[in-house]
Amino acid sequence: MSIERVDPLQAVIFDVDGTLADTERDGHRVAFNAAFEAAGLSYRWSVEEYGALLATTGGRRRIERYLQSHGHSPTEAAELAATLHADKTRRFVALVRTGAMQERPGTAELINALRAERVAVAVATTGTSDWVLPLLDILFGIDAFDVVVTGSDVTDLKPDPAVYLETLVRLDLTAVEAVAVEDSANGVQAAVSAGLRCVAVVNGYTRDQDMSGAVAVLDDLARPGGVSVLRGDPQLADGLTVAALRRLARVVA
Ligand code: XBP
Ligand code: MG
Repeated sequence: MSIERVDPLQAVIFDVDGTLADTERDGHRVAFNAAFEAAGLSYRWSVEEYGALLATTGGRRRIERYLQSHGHSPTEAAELAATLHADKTRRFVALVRTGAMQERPGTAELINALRAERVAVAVATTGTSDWVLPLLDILFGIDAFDVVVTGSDVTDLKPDPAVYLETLVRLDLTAVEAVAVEDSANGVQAAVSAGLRCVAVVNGYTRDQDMSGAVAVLDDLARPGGVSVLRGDPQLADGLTVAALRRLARVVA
């Protein structure tokens, strides 16, 4: 009787903002500010201030909390945030379609390698589907993804695990069969709360955040000459490869 060896890595679930692409500083932030200006508001989010505002996931909620902290009533803040966020989203879609957003180094190669080895590739993001789908299509081709779950598909946003739990349902997998790749503390918490092993790949905004729960922390997915392993298996210095993800899939979380 032959015992079929099941691959411990059935899927890899990628976050988008900050993970597959560095979209926040020169993308979302610019679109938020353009929406404020178009509405005749004097608010402008500096690079530094925006880094702190990222503690709130979801662009509409981010605006709403900011408006409330700047003297707007809860009702007015909610109404204005909805209008501003819809305009911001339209502006960010336009920015995406100019090709201004680039994928992070190594992401396209890793996605292609996973697909070549018949490992499912999924996305679990807080972002709004209106821009997530065109961004993924422009950068990677939307057919590269078996499942895409966005902030438009769930009620509760990261660090709540909802988007990862929904992704696992659509993949028809359990959490032990997949590994998540995230860039932020909110994202790592969401993945770990869903029972997933999670690799953190930090960026300028998230480098100093608490990535407790991640099985490894890198400063990039891949780079000529190798990446810095801030925490985890030193072998990961070669970058986040399919083989490395398979080894991580066996790590006892
Ligand atoms: C990051 C977020 C999003 C983006 C802005 O999502 O929190 O809110 O900052 O996009 P993730 P929206 O890292 O999970 O991809 O304005 O569409 O929310
Ligand atoms: Mg992110």
